[in-house]
Amino acid sequence: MRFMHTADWHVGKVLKGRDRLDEQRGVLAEIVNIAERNQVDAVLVAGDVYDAAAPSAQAQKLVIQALLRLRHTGAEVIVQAGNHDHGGTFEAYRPLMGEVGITLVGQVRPAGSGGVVRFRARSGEDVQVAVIPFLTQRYAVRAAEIVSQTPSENVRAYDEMLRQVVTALTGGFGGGTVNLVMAHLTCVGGTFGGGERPAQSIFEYSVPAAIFPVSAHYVALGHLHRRQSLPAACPVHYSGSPLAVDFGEQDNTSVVCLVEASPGVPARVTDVPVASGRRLRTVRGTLAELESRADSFGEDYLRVWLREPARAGLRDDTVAILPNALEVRIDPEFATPSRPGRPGTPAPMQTPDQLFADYCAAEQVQDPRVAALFSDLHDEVTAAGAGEVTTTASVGGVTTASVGGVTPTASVGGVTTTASVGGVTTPGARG
Ligand SMILES: [Mn+2]
Repeated sequence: MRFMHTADWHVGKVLKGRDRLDEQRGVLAEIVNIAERNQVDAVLVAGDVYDAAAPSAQAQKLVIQALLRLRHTGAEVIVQAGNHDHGGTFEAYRPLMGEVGITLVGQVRPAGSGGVVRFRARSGEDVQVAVIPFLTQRYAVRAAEIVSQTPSENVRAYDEMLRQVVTALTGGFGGGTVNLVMAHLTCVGGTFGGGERPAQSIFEYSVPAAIFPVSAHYVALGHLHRRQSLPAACPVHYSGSPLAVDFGEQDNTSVVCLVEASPGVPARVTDVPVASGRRLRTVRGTLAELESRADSFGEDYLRVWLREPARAGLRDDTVAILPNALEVRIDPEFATPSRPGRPGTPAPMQTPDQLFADYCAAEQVQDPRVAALFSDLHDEVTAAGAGEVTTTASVGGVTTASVGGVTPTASVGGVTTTASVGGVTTPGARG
């Protein structure tokens, strides 16, 4: 039999404010095409279908259409939840999706009630798929244990729990069937792509690839975004994400895995490139240098490291020249060295303008426009307050003028000036 293994679609993911639904639509169309062209018996989607637990209607529309089109190729379609997906919602839609022949698995289930999916391939071979959606540590490690045990004890508890799940679901793997496992988890020794969200806050729970039994012909993993295989008793593969999800993944070649498997024969894996997504690329240079190379960047999304000192408007100038720059940073070599001896107490006799000038000097912002803008803003605020003005200016990042009614905020060249009036402070930016 022949099947496709894919994972980590992250449909709905917005990268640095850039909506990527068009790319995701292209990627899914390409995946459907590959399934159709290769007449696969099954499509295994190993979790993180969506980027969020409550995906947008548009994201859901893309996924539902893609799954239906995959189903219409005649393939068995099995989809499990990853840590980004909402397992409970997958379970809620499971009966409905089941009506059209799509198997949705939101949480770990017993072998007899959906934990093992059985079907006959078009080739006539019987297939068993043990399905292991992302297992939250909340299930594997109880709150009491998190409190009372050491982190390494909790990792062992998680490892032990997964071993039991794998053993229970693969116990029926026989010599006459094609035996597959799909799981969404971190395997020890796997290489992260960069866009994965750690499954929990302290550190990542993981299991060794050795927990998968030799009776499995192939283990289809999701969670790590880089295409990779792991040494184990049976073939263990991450398909990786079919579209680079974050800048750390720029060197990953986006693929889906086409796998041929038969009872008693080692699986043969072929990577099929998926090219619809835009590439992510990190570039370095002065703005002038980058401008001269701009044509070579094509439609790639860029993370830009500028090799020149910060100045007001530098980010805007960069984006004007490189509209696909999603992230603009100053190369550390040109960044402000932190001043170890910075005075902790502001000089009380200095005016706000003087304090701000000191601050700009300390931050190596050499742009008279910044000082002028600060001065204008400060005048505006103090004039508006007429009388009950209490001005506090602090050296060290934020300068606050507190007056009596309105709250202007100006952000200039990385320096944020917030003025708070009459006791009401409006935050300059909210995450
Ligand atoms: Mn994941």
